Amino acid sequence: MTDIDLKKLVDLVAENKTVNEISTEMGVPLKNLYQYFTFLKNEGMEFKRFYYSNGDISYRLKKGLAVKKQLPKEQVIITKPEELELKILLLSDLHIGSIFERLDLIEKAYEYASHEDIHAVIVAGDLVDGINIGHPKKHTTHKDQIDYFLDNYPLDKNILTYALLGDHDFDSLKNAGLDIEKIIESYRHDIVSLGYRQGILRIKNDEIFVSHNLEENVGFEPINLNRIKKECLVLEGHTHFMSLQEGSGFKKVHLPSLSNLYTSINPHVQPGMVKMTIEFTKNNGCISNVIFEQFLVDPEIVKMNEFNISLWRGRNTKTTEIENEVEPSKVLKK
Ligand SMILES: [Mn+2]
Repeated sequence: MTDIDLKKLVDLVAENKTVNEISTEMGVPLKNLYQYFTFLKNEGMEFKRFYYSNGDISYRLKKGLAVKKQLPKEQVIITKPEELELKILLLSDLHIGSIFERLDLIEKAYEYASHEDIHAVIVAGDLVDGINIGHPKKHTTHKDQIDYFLDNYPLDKNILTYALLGDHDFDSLKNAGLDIEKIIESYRHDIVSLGYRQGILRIKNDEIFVSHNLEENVGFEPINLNRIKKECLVLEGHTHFMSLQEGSGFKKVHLPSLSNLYTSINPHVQPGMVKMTIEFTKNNGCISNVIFEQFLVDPEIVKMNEFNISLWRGRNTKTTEIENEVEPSKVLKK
């Protein structure tokens, strides 16, 4: 752990350098850099992370007391003022570690994102399959399954994955005391946790609600649709097939699973993914329109469906100052 200059690393962080800049300047690969930050955390230094729309990350040394964890968890994508369109790839229910996993298709989805200039992926729950629940397994322990996930999940320096945790991800905490959220936060900074069951992704002055329906009562807050903005967009995992649900005050899109689960039982359920293109209003940074493109992924990527959701009606159209739209150095000075 001492084969790099840790003081230099801390100095570069203090200079507001991003993770890709530090990686280049110190000649250290991202995965190794993440481990050095974990080492520093064990040394009593804790860092807050800022995630950018170009896939980069910056850090700030936390000097105060940790903020009390709140539900639902919120994360922010920082965009540039001129970015009025943002593309995000939507995945769900990967069930890694089960015999129905399709790591090859997940890899293919990330290659697609890279090729399409997409820097953000949302996973709407069930990254891993769990051990005490679910389906036939490749591993016998939660630790082995989570290590397998950490080692095999795609890592692209220009892509950040915003991951909600579902009932299958909760299995390791529930039954083995292993919190996959904390492990991901420690070992994969490119995978950004939206918490368990429900999370909010804030972009400019708007937000997207991501949820995964937990069937059993596991002690989490009930899904709270009052918390979310009027006419908010909700992305939900767990159902394994794509559908659109219009609710009072929200528009919910159920996402397909990118795995082989249930494909043999129901021919309408096939491994899939969704490309989401969000359009923002220039005057108040709200989502005006969202284009959804649904793809089958196996054996080839084929577009199956496309539809628009307009969120303009009923929204505040007043010109306001737009949040989360600043350069890294300005965020760090706040
Ligand atoms: Mn589920």
